[in-house]
Amino acid sequence: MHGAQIFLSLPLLIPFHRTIIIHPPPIHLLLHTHTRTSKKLSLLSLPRRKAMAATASTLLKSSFAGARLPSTPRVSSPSSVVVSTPRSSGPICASISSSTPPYDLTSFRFSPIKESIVSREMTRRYMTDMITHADTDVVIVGAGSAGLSCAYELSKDPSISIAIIEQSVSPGGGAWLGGQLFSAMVVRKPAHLFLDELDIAYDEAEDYVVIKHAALFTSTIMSRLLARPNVKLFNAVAVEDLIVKQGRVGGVVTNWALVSMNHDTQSCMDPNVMESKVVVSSCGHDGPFGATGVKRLQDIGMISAVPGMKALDMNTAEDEIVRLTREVVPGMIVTGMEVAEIDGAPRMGPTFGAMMISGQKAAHLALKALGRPNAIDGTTQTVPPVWREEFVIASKDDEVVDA
Ligand code: AHZ
Repeated sequence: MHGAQIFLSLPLLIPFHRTIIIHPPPIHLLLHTHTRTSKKLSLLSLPRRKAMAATASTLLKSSFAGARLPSTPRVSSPSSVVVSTPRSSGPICASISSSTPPYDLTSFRFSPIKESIVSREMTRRYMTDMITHADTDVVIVGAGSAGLSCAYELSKDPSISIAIIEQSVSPGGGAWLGGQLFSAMVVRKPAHLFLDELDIAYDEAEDYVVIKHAALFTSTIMSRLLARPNVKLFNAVAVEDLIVKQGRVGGVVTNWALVSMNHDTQSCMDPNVMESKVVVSSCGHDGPFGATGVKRLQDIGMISAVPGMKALDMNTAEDEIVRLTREVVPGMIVTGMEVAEIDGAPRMGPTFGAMMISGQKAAHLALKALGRPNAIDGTTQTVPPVWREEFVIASKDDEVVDA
Protein backbone atom coordinates (compact mmCIF):
# COMPACT_ATOMS: atom_id res chain seq x y z
CA MET A 1 0.00 0.00 0.00
CA HIS A 2 1.47 3.34 -0.95
CA GLY A 3 0.95 6.35 1.26
CA ALA A 4 -0.48 8.37 -1.60
CA GLN A 5 -3.23 5.80 -2.05
CA ILE A 6 -4.57 6.30 1.45
CA PHE A 7 -6.06 9.71 0.77
CA LEU A 8 -8.77 8.85 -1.74
CA SER A 9 -11.69 11.08 -2.52
CA LEU A 10 -14.78 8.90 -2.33
CA PRO A 11 -18.49 9.65 -2.04
CA LEU A 12 -19.91 9.16 1.43
CA LEU A 13 -21.87 6.04 2.28
CA ILE A 14 -22.11 4.44 5.69
CA PRO A 15 -23.82 1.10 5.15
CA PHE A 16 -23.34 -0.32 8.62
CA HIS A 17 -24.97 2.41 10.67
CA ARG A 18 -28.47 1.79 9.37
CA THR A 19 -28.68 -1.52 11.16
CA ILE A 20 -27.55 -0.31 14.55
CA ILE A 21 -29.88 1.39 16.97
CA ILE A 22 -28.09 3.79 19.23
CA HIS A 23 -29.93 4.89 22.32
CA PRO A 24 -29.48 8.50 23.35
CA PRO A 25 -25.96 8.85 24.69
CA PRO A 26 -26.29 7.12 28.04
CA ILE A 27 -23.92 9.21 30.04
CA HIS A 28 -23.71 12.88 30.49
CA LEU A 29 -20.55 13.60 32.34
CA LEU A 30 -21.06 17.04 33.77
CA LEU A 31 -17.91 18.99 34.32
CA HIS A 32 -17.79 22.35 35.97
CA THR A 33 -15.25 25.00 36.78
CA HIS A 34 -13.46 24.67 40.04
CA THR A 35 -15.24 27.81 41.19
CA ARG A 36 -18.59 26.04 40.94
CA THR A 37 -18.01 23.19 43.32
CA SER A 38 -20.68 21.14 41.88
CA LYS A 39 -23.25 18.92 43.23
CA LYS A 40 -23.37 17.63 39.65
CA LEU A 41 -19.74 16.65 39.95
CA SER A 42 -20.77 14.33 42.75
CA LEU A 43 -22.52 12.22 40.10
CA LEU A 44 -19.06 10.95 39.28
CA SER A 45 -17.36 8.16 41.14
CA LEU A 46 -14.68 9.21 43.64
CA PRO A 47 -11.75 7.86 41.60
CA ARG A 48 -13.07 9.68 38.54
CA ARG A 49 -13.49 12.92 40.48
CA LYS A 50 -9.91 12.59 41.72
CA ALA A 51 -8.72 11.97 38.16
CA MET A 52 -10.59 15.05 36.91
CA ALA A 53 -9.09 17.19 39.67
CA ALA A 54 -5.61 15.94 38.81
CA THR A 55 -6.23 16.66 35.15
CA ALA A 56 -7.26 20.21 35.92
CA SER A 57 -4.19 20.90 38.00
CA THR A 58 -1.76 19.42 35.46
CA LEU A 59 -2.94 21.87 32.81
CA LEU A 60 -0.98 24.57 34.57
CA LYS A 61 2.06 22.35 35.16
CA SER A 62 3.75 21.31 31.97
CA SER A 63 7.29 20.49 31.04
CA PHE A 64 6.56 22.56 27.95
CA ALA A 65 5.11 25.66 29.60
CA GLY A 66 7.71 28.39 29.67
CA ALA A 67 10.31 26.13 28.07
CA ARG A 68 12.62 27.81 25.59
CA LEU A 69 12.76 26.18 22.19
CA PRO A 70 16.20 26.40 20.58
CA SER A 71 15.97 28.64 17.52
CA THR A 72 19.38 27.79 16.07
CA PRO A 73 21.10 24.40 15.70
CA ARG A 74 22.91 23.53 18.92
CA VAL A 75 25.88 21.17 18.99
CA SER A 76 26.54 19.65 22.37
CA SER A 77 29.87 18.28 23.45
CA PRO A 78 29.73 14.50 23.40
CA SER A 79 29.15 12.82 26.74
CA SER A 80 30.71 9.40 26.65
CA VAL A 81 29.75 8.00 30.04
CA VAL A 82 26.18 7.14 30.85
CA VAL A 83 25.70 7.65 34.55
CA SER A 84 23.25 5.10 35.77
CA THR A 85 20.77 7.07 37.84
CA PRO A 86 17.46 5.41 37.18
CA ARG A 87 14.55 7.42 38.47
CA SER A 88 12.67 5.60 41.15
CA SER A 89 10.05 2.99 40.44
CA GLY A 90 10.35 1.43 43.88
CA PRO A 91 6.72 1.28 45.00
CA ILE A 92 5.82 -0.92 42.01
CA CYS A 93 8.27 -3.62 43.12
CA ALA A 94 7.02 -3.41 46.72
CA SER A 95 3.40 -3.88 45.73
CA ILE A 96 4.23 -6.89 43.55
CA SER A 97 6.06 -8.76 46.31
CA SER A 98 3.49 -8.07 49.01
CA SER A 99 0.27 -8.82 47.14
CA THR A 100 -1.52 -12.08 46.33
CA PRO A 101 -4.51 -12.42 43.99
CA PRO A 102 -7.79 -11.70 45.80
CA TYR A 103 -9.43 -14.92 44.58
CA ASP A 104 -8.87 -18.64 45.03
CA LEU A 105 -6.69 -19.84 42.16
CA THR A 106 -7.36 -23.51 42.89
CA SER A 107 -11.16 -23.44 42.41
CA PHE A 108 -11.63 -20.41 40.22
CA ARG A 109 -14.85 -19.42 38.41
CA PHE A 110 -15.93 -16.22 36.66
CA SER A 111 -19.32 -14.67 37.29
CA PRO A 112 -21.67 -15.67 34.46
CA ILE A 113 -22.27 -13.35 31.50
CA LYS A 114 -24.64 -13.35 28.55
CA GLU A 115 -22.79 -13.22 25.22
CA SER A 116 -25.12 -10.57 23.76
CA ILE A 117 -24.30 -8.25 26.65
CA VAL A 118 -20.64 -8.39 25.69
CA SER A 119 -21.55 -7.53 22.14
CA ARG A 120 -23.83 -4.65 23.14
CA GLU A 121 -21.24 -3.21 25.53
CA MET A 122 -18.64 -2.96 22.78
CA THR A 123 -21.00 -1.84 20.04
CA ARG A 124 -22.83 0.84 21.98
CA ARG A 125 -19.63 2.38 23.36
CA TYR A 126 -17.88 2.43 20.01
CA MET A 127 -20.89 3.87 18.22
CA THR A 128 -21.37 6.46 20.96
CA ASP A 129 -17.73 7.42 20.55
CA MET A 130 -18.28 7.79 16.81
CA ILE A 131 -21.33 9.97 17.39
CA THR A 132 -19.50 12.07 19.97
CA HIS A 133 -16.47 12.59 17.75
CA ALA A 134 -18.30 13.11 14.45
CA ASP A 135 -17.72 16.74 15.38
CA THR A 136 -14.69 17.11 17.58
CA ASP A 137 -12.22 19.83 18.58
CA VAL A 138 -8.98 18.20 17.46
CA VAL A 139 -8.31 15.16 15.28
CA ILE A 140 -4.76 13.82 15.55
CA VAL A 141 -3.80 11.59 12.62
CA GLY A 142 -1.12 9.06 13.60
CA ALA A 143 -0.33 7.70 17.06
CA GLY A 144 3.46 7.57 16.86
CA SER A 145 5.72 9.32 19.37
CA ALA A 146 4.84 12.80 18.02
CA GLY A 147 1.09 12.21 17.82
CA LEU A 148 0.94 10.66 21.28
CA SER A 149 3.00 13.49 22.79
CA CYS A 150 0.70 16.02 21.17
CA ALA A 151 -2.41 14.23 22.40
CA TYR A 152 -1.03 13.92 25.93
CA GLU A 153 -0.22 17.63 26.14
CA LEU A 154 -3.49 18.69 24.57
CA SER A 155 -5.64 16.45 26.75
CA LYS A 156 -4.50 18.32 29.86
CA ASP A 157 -7.10 20.89 28.89
CA PRO A 158 -10.28 19.07 29.88
CA SER A 159 -12.46 21.27 27.70
CA ILE A 160 -10.89 19.95 24.49
CA SER A 161 -12.26 16.79 22.85
CA ILE A 162 -9.61 14.79 21.00
CA ALA A 163 -9.88 11.93 18.53
CA ILE A 164 -6.71 10.08 17.61
CA ILE A 165 -6.90 8.15 14.33
CA GLU A 166 -4.32 5.42 13.87
CA GLN A 167 -4.34 3.10 10.87
CA SER A 168 -2.47 0.34 12.67
CA VAL A 169 -4.14 -2.02 15.10
CA SER A 170 -1.18 -1.25 17.39
CA PRO A 171 -0.74 2.45 18.16
CA GLY A 172 2.80 3.69 18.85
CA GLY A 173 4.24 3.99 15.34
CA GLY A 174 8.00 3.55 15.41
CA ALA A 175 8.30 4.15 19.13
CA TRP A 176 8.21 0.53 20.29
CA LEU A 177 11.93 0.16 19.55
CA GLY A 178 15.07 2.26 19.29
CA GLY A 179 17.34 2.28 16.22
CA GLN A 180 17.91 -0.90 14.18
CA LEU A 181 15.22 -2.67 16.19
CA PHE A 182 17.31 -2.33 19.37
CA SER A 183 15.46 -1.69 22.62
CA ALA A 184 16.87 1.48 24.19
CA MET A 185 15.41 4.90 23.39
CA VAL A 186 17.78 7.88 23.41
CA VAL A 187 16.22 11.24 24.30
CA ARG A 188 18.26 14.43 24.14
CA LYS A 189 17.85 17.03 26.86
CA PRO A 190 15.77 19.03 27.63
CA ALA A 191 13.12 16.54 26.44
CA HIS A 192 13.88 14.51 29.59
CA LEU A 193 11.59 17.01 31.37
CA PHE A 194 8.69 15.46 29.48
CA LEU A 195 9.82 12.02 30.73
CA ASP A 196 9.97 13.41 34.28
CA GLU A 197 6.41 14.62 33.91
CA LEU A 198 5.35 11.14 32.76
CA ASP A 199 7.45 9.57 35.56
CA ILE A 200 9.43 7.42 33.14
CA ALA A 201 12.72 6.01 34.45
CA TYR A 202 15.92 6.63 32.51
CA ASP A 203 19.71 6.51 32.76
CA GLU A 204 21.21 9.97 32.65
CA ALA A 205 24.19 11.30 30.73
CA GLU A 206 25.33 14.91 30.46
CA ASP A 207 23.28 15.92 27.41
CA TYR A 208 20.88 13.04 26.93
CA VAL A 209 19.04 10.28 28.74
CA VAL A 210 18.41 6.64 27.84
CA ILE A 211 15.17 4.78 28.55
CA LYS A 212 15.96 1.09 28.88
CA HIS A 213 13.22 0.12 26.43
CA ALA A 214 11.34 2.35 24.00
CA ALA A 215 8.19 0.41 24.89
CA LEU A 216 8.41 1.83 28.41
CA PHE A 217 7.91 5.34 26.98
CA THR A 218 5.19 4.31 24.56
CA SER A 219 3.18 2.17 26.96
CA THR A 220 3.40 4.79 29.73
CA ILE A 221 2.31 7.77 27.66
CA MET A 222 -0.46 5.70 26.12
CA SER A 223 -1.80 4.55 29.48
CA ARG A 224 -1.79 8.10 30.88
CA LEU A 225 -3.39 9.50 27.76
CA LEU A 226 -6.08 6.91 27.19
CA ALA A 227 -7.27 7.18 30.79
CA ARG A 228 -8.31 10.78 30.15
CA PRO A 229 -12.04 11.30 29.51
CA ASN A 230 -11.56 13.77 26.68
CA VAL A 231 -9.52 11.38 24.49
CA LYS A 232 -10.67 8.64 22.14
CA LEU A 233 -8.28 6.47 20.16
CA PHE A 234 -9.72 5.02 16.97
CA ASN A 235 -7.08 2.48 15.98
CA ALA A 236 -7.33 0.28 12.90
CA VAL A 237 -8.90 3.34 11.25
CA ALA A 238 -7.15 5.17 8.40
CA VAL A 239 -7.51 8.76 7.32
CA GLU A 240 -8.13 8.55 3.57
CA ASP A 241 -8.69 12.23 2.79
CA LEU A 242 -9.25 15.66 4.32
CA ILE A 243 -12.36 17.82 4.55
CA VAL A 244 -11.43 21.20 3.03
CA LYS A 245 -13.81 24.16 2.76
CA GLN A 246 -12.91 27.65 1.61
CA GLY A 247 -9.23 26.89 1.86
CA ARG A 248 -9.43 25.59 5.42
CA VAL A 249 -8.98 22.00 6.62
CA GLY A 250 -12.11 21.13 8.56
CA GLY A 251 -11.71 17.46 9.40
CA VAL A 252 -10.81 14.06 8.03
CA VAL A 253 -12.27 11.31 5.86
CA THR A 254 -11.93 7.92 7.50
CA ASN A 255 -12.30 4.24 6.79
CA TRP A 256 -11.41 1.00 8.52
CA ALA A 257 -7.70 0.57 7.72
CA LEU A 258 -8.34 -2.93 6.41
CA VAL A 259 -10.84 -1.47 3.96
CA SER A 260 -8.33 1.23 2.94
CA MET A 261 -5.85 -1.49 2.15
CA ASN A 262 -8.33 -3.22 -0.14
CA HIS A 263 -9.45 -0.44 -2.43
CA ASP A 264 -7.49 -2.19 -5.19
CA THR A 265 -9.24 -5.52 -4.70
CA GLN A 266 -12.90 -4.48 -4.13
CA SER A 267 -15.23 -2.07 -5.87
CA CYS A 268 -16.02 1.24 -4.21
CA MET A 269 -16.05 1.07 -0.39
CA ASP A 270 -17.00 4.54 0.70
CA PRO A 271 -15.59 6.30 3.72
CA ASN A 272 -16.95 8.13 6.75
CA VAL A 273 -16.12 11.64 8.02
CA MET A 274 -15.06 13.37 11.20
CA GLU A 275 -15.31 17.15 11.37
CA SER A 276 -12.86 19.03 13.57
CA LYS A 277 -11.80 22.56 14.35
CA VAL A 278 -8.13 21.56 14.06
CA VAL A 279 -6.38 18.60 12.41
CA VAL A 280 -2.92 17.64 13.64
CA SER A 281 -1.08 15.49 11.11
CA SER A 282 1.59 13.26 12.66
CA CYS A 283 1.86 10.59 9.98
CA GLY A 284 5.66 10.13 10.14
CA HIS A 285 8.07 10.10 7.24
CA ASP A 286 7.51 8.44 3.89
CA GLY A 287 6.71 4.74 4.11
CA PRO A 288 3.69 2.47 3.69
CA PHE A 289 1.41 5.01 5.42
CA GLY A 290 3.90 7.82 5.96
CA ALA A 291 3.45 11.53 5.34
CA THR A 292 -0.07 10.96 4.03
CA GLY A 293 -1.32 14.30 5.38
CA VAL A 294 1.17 16.53 3.58
CA LYS A 295 1.10 14.41 0.41
CA ARG A 296 -2.64 14.96 0.20
CA LEU A 297 -2.17 18.71 0.71
CA GLN A 298 0.19 18.66 -2.27
CA ASP A 299 -2.26 16.60 -4.39
CA ILE A 300 -5.01 19.15 -3.86
CA GLY A 301 -2.72 22.12 -4.43
CA MET A 302 -2.71 23.52 -0.90
CA ILE A 303 1.09 23.25 -0.67
CA SER A 304 3.45 23.33 -3.61
CA ALA A 305 5.94 20.57 -2.82
CA VAL A 306 6.80 17.68 -0.53
CA PRO A 307 10.53 17.35 -1.15
CA GLY A 308 11.02 14.58 1.40
CA MET A 309 13.37 14.33 4.36
CA LYS A 310 17.10 14.80 3.89
CA ALA A 311 19.96 12.59 5.10
CA LEU A 312 20.63 12.06 8.77
CA ASP A 313 22.09 14.84 10.92
CA MET A 314 20.93 14.48 14.50
CA ASN A 315 21.99 17.93 15.66
CA THR A 316 20.34 19.87 12.86
CA ALA A 317 17.35 17.57 12.52
CA GLU A 318 15.92 17.67 16.02
CA ASP A 319 16.02 21.46 16.34
CA GLU A 320 14.58 21.85 12.85
CA ILE A 321 11.65 19.55 13.50
CA VAL A 322 10.65 21.52 16.57
CA ARG A 323 11.22 24.89 14.89
CA LEU A 324 9.23 23.95 11.77
CA THR A 325 6.29 22.39 13.63
CA ARG A 326 3.48 24.71 12.60
CA GLU A 327 0.06 25.24 11.08
CA VAL A 328 1.03 24.58 7.44
CA VAL A 329 -2.36 25.50 6.00
CA PRO A 330 -5.36 26.94 7.82
CA GLY A 331 -6.77 24.28 10.14
CA MET A 332 -3.90 21.76 9.81
CA ILE A 333 -0.82 21.54 12.04
CA VAL A 334 2.03 19.16 11.15
CA THR A 335 4.26 17.55 13.79
CA GLY A 336 6.95 14.86 14.09
CA MET A 337 8.83 13.41 11.14
CA GLU A 338 6.12 14.47 8.71
CA VAL A 339 7.53 17.98 9.19
CA ALA A 340 10.83 16.84 7.63
CA GLU A 341 8.95 15.60 4.55
CA ILE A 342 7.33 18.94 3.88
CA ASP A 343 10.44 21.04 4.49
CA GLY A 344 13.23 18.77 3.30
CA ALA A 345 14.72 18.82 6.81
CA PRO A 346 17.23 16.11 7.76
CA ARG A 347 16.24 13.00 9.67
CA MET A 348 17.66 12.31 13.11
CA GLY A 349 17.52 8.52 13.26
CA PRO A 350 16.97 7.03 16.71
CA THR A 351 16.79 10.13 18.93
CA PHE A 352 13.27 10.91 20.03
CA GLY A 353 13.40 14.20 21.97
CA ALA A 354 12.24 16.21 18.96
CA MET A 355 9.18 13.99 18.53
CA MET A 356 8.13 14.76 22.11
CA ILE A 357 8.74 18.51 22.02
CA SER A 358 7.36 18.87 18.48
CA GLY A 359 4.22 17.06 19.70
CA GLN A 360 3.98 19.40 22.68
CA LYS A 361 4.44 22.43 20.43
CA ALA A 362 1.73 21.15 18.07
CA ALA A 363 -0.60 20.80 21.06
CA HIS A 364 -0.01 24.40 22.11
CA LEU A 365 -0.46 25.61 18.54
CA ALA A 366 -3.80 23.77 18.52
CA LEU A 367 -4.77 25.31 21.87
CA LYS A 368 -3.89 28.74 20.47
CA ALA A 369 -6.01 28.07 17.37
CA LEU A 370 -8.89 27.09 19.64
CA GLY A 371 -8.51 30.22 21.73
CA ARG A 372 -7.46 28.28 24.80
CA PRO A 373 -4.59 29.05 27.21
CA ASN A 374 -1.33 27.92 25.66
CA ALA A 375 2.45 28.14 25.99
CA ILE A 376 2.90 29.82 22.60
CA ASP A 377 1.16 32.94 23.90
CA GLY A 378 2.51 32.30 27.41
CA THR A 379 -1.02 32.14 28.78
CA THR A 380 -0.96 28.71 30.45
CA GLN A 381 0.32 30.02 33.74
CA THR A 382 -2.24 32.75 34.13
CA VAL A 383 -5.62 31.43 32.98
CA PRO A 384 -7.32 28.72 35.05
CA PRO A 385 -8.84 25.77 33.20
CA VAL A 386 -12.53 26.04 32.37
CA TRP A 387 -14.49 22.81 32.52
CA ARG A 388 -16.74 22.08 29.63
CA GLU A 389 -20.39 22.37 30.56
CA GLU A 390 -21.32 18.92 29.32
CA PHE A 391 -19.14 16.13 28.02
CA VAL A 392 -20.49 12.90 26.58
CA ILE A 393 -18.32 9.86 26.99
CA ALA A 394 -19.08 6.27 26.23
CA SER A 395 -16.86 4.63 28.78
CA LYS A 396 -18.05 5.78 32.16
CA ASP A 397 -17.13 3.15 34.68
CA ASP A 398 -20.15 3.18 36.99
CA GLU A 399 -22.71 3.00 34.22
CA VAL A 400 -25.65 0.58 34.52
CA VAL A 401 -25.98 -1.45 31.37
CA ASP A 402 -29.52 -1.46 30.11
CA ALA A 403 -29.27 -3.79 27.15
O1 AHZ B 1 0.57 4.09 11.22
C1 AHZ B 1 1.22 5.35 11.22
C2 AHZ B 1 2.09 5.55 12.47
O2 AHZ B 1 1.61 4.85 13.59
C3 AHZ B 1 0.23 6.49 11.39
N1 AHZ B 1 -0.40 6.94 10.13
C4 AHZ B 1 0.22 7.37 9.01
N2 AHZ B 1 -0.66 7.71 8.07
C5 AHZ B 1 -1.89 7.48 8.60
C6 AHZ B 1 -3.21 7.64 8.11
N3 AHZ B 1 -4.24 7.31 8.91
C7 AHZ B 1 -4.01 6.87 10.18
N4 AHZ B 1 -3.46 8.11 6.88
C8 AHZ B 1 -1.73 7.00 9.91
N5 AHZ B 1 -2.77 6.69 10.69
O3 AHZ B 1 1.02 7.57 11.84
C9 AHZ B 1 1.98 7.06 12.75
C10 AHZ B 1 3.29 7.80 12.53
O4 AHZ B 1 4.16 7.42 13.57
P1 AHZ B 1 5.74 7.39 13.35
O5 AHZ B 1 6.36 6.80 14.56
O6 AHZ B 1 6.06 6.77 12.05
O7 AHZ B 1 6.10 8.96 13.20
P2 AHZ B 1 6.52 10.05 14.28
O8 AHZ B 1 6.75 11.30 13.53
O9 AHZ B 1 5.58 10.08 15.45
O10 AHZ B 1 7.91 9.49 14.84
C11 AHZ B 1 8.97 9.36 13.98
C12 AHZ B 1 10.11 8.66 14.71
C13 AHZ B 1 11.41 8.78 13.99
S1 AHZ B 1 11.62 8.30 12.40
C14 AHZ B 1 13.25 8.76 12.42
C15 AHZ B 1 14.13 8.61 11.23
O11 AHZ B 1 13.76 7.81 10.34
O12 AHZ B 1 15.18 9.24 11.18
N6 AHZ B 1 13.59 9.25 13.58
C16 AHZ B 1 12.58 9.27 14.47
C17 AHZ B 1 12.76 9.77 15.87
